[in-house]
Amino acid sequence: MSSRTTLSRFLIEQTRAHQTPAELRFLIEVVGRACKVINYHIGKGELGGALGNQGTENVQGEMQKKLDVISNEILLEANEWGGHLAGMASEEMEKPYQIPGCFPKGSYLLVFDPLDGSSNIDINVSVGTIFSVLSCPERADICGILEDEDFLQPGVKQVAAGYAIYGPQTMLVLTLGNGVKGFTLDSEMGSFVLTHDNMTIPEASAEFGINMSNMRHWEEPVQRYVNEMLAGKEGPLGKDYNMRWTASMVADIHRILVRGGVFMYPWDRRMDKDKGKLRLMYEANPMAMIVEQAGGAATNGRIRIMDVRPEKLHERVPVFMGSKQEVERITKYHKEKA
Ligand code: P6P
Repeated sequence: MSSRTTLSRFLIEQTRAHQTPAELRFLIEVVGRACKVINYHIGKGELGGALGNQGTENVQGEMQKKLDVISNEILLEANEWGGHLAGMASEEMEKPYQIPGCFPKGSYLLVFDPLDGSSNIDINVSVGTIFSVLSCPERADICGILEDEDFLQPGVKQVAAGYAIYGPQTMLVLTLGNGVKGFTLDSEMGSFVLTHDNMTIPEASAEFGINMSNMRHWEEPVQRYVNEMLAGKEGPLGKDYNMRWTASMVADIHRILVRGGVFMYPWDRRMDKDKGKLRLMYEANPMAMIVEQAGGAATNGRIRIMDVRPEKLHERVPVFMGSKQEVERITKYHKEKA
């Protein structure tokens, strides 16, 4: 009987091939287990009394859902004791999470959005967990206090990135810097099974994703790019485009990984200069690594997202990512205007 490749087997084979250090393998397995627990709570929904608002705001000033807080705690508790991390940072916490002194520390940093798109929870639309792994060997000592600055590394320094998508299927999509793999949760067996061995994004596309209600606030290159697509085959691009916007980055990026397209959350006149809505460290960077590893492109309209040098832990960035030809065109329009 051909035994299916599970996440554990894939990671062990990566370690055996000297591609993935054992501590990183352990980290990814622990994150995978935590995502299974998050999946359980999401699947229970109202049966578990977990829908609705927590009644508190997070560091972003956003109303927290009960499942935002539950998911955050699940990831912290799953990872704090293993000895593989120097510390963690989360969308839901203003400051980095210090590994309690009773536990050993390792050289990795785990940065995550525990429940991205959580505004969709109460309407039963796909949401996800996004995570990024950085290395910080100098902080692996047993007494150092982790500072924000230890996390402020550009996306090119990521050693791994991934997301779980809690949708019709629950999947874990992962890159260790050598392509993108997709694992589907076999709920009966309780394991993630390798189902997408080499996820790649088609270079061309006829589908775009953006929140059109913000159109009047966009700068000229974005207006030009979107209007050309809306013009369809009678316009300069000579083809019709379709539009999708899930308001859940994980679901929108997963669609692009499966069938191509471009995802955009541009700067608009309501925002601080050169910033955006999405967060660099735990949304844009991990997704940019995944998209680039799948043959796509990811920029802030001017430079690679993964080359942006972070100045704050929760800083925001404009995002254009997906099919390479599409991202190159909108980036070209920005540069023409600069
Ligand atoms: P809007 C979810 O809150 C999120 O951070 C991303 O997952 C998503 O792509 C975006 O914001 C949706 O933003 O303004 O369309 O609700």
